[in-house]
Amino acid sequence: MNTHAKNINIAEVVANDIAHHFHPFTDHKAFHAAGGPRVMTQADGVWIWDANGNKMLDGMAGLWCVNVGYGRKELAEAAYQQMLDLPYYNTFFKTTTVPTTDLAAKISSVMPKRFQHIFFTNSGSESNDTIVRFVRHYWKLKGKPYRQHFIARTRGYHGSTMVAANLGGFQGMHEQGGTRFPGFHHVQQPYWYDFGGDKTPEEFGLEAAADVEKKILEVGPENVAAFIGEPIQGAAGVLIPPSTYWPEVQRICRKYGVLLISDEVICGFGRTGNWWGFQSLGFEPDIVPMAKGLSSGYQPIGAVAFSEAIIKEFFDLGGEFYHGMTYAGHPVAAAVALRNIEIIQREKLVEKTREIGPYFADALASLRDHPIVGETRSMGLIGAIELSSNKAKRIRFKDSGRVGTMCRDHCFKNGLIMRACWDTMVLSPPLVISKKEIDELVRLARVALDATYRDVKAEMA
Ligand code: PXG
Repeated sequence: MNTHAKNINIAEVVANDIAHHFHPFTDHKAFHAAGGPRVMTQADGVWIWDANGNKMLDGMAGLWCVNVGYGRKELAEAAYQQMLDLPYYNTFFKTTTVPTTDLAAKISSVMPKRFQHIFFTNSGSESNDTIVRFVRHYWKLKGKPYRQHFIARTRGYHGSTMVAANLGGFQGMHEQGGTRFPGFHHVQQPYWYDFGGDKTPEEFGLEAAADVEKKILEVGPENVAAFIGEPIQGAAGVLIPPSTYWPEVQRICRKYGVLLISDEVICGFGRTGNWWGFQSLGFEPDIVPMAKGLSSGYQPIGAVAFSEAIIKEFFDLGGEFYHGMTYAGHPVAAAVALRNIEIIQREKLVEKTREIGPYFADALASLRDHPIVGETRSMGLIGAIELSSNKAKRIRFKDSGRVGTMCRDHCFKNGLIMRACWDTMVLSPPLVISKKEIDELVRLARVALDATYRDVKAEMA
């Protein structure tokens, strides 16, 4: 494998990258000190190779997105054919292209019946920006212009654009670039491991949901436009809320007429063992942003699904919605996304994920005997391993994120890509992963955990 790398002058790529490439979410001083980037060149199934020929099991499906796995020729062919037929046309001003409309119908067909209208974007961030503009305008059209405030969660991740970063609850992001607009509020995350104390997860789930009601009352129910949350918080460390949480959040939102938004950018398209995370977590949103698994990352594309009740009112009351991106519903991205959903259906990847979920959960649970593993948890094929200095008391290592980074680096060295969210190791492998590959993933994880434990002990000695 890795035939590509033979023709690549790696030293030149690295030098050019250091000289010219300004990377996202990267500390450039540390990046340069480390000698520049790892260059990825080729991938197949759940495996990825770098330019030096190192083979790694991609436990993150890229960035939570390559659901159908790497190396799908038919997705390349779909793009190629569409480029030959019609490489671009827009969807503004009463026009469309065939794959764009087909994709809107296809997405609707894999959602509950009340979702029949799809707005296209190019990313998850744009989907969430679109929602904020839409929702604020919707309430204005309905004669409730004060309903402008959004409630979200601490360490929720909704993207990086100005508005998406406001929706998100990452302090570090809020402190950069003026992303503290009025009208965005954050409540507690339903994270039992860190905040549940002596309560049962179910008790804690209700308590975390009550925080949503508290915030609605604080802001004034007449001012609250919507509540947004990921069914399972991904970038925060795969926080799977207790079963009591989402149904209670839904009850509270309905009580105060607050719209409910399920950010499905990570959880959508099978990740949790159902098409949508809200189906696995037991609630019914009004609006659904999506991206990532929509094209399995083979093309940049995002979308927003609106329930018919809302969209009908919007169409009836409103004139033109002054919003849209040049590449919204791009025909090549749409053709690829369409074929990607066909693959998910043909290969029954949603059902397969539901079936293999317990195997994945058991495999992760086999790591619980490890001295620095405090908890493992998963749903479908998204999971986490909590690193802990005192398992019984759920105590963290000091300097949050330091030991997690050590573990992540050991993973890379040993052929596994597993991300660290502070000291929570997270996993989201391609949905095509086999039982044998899950065994290998867990074997590699243990190797990295052992090496991390050795480092930690050496520090204490
Ligand atoms: N919503 C959720 C739930 C996400 O996870 C976005 C929106 C934004 O999507 P775009 O396509 O604009 O990136 C995301 C993206 C990480 C990481 O390190 C996670 C994301 C993006 C980048 C890094 O876990 N999620």
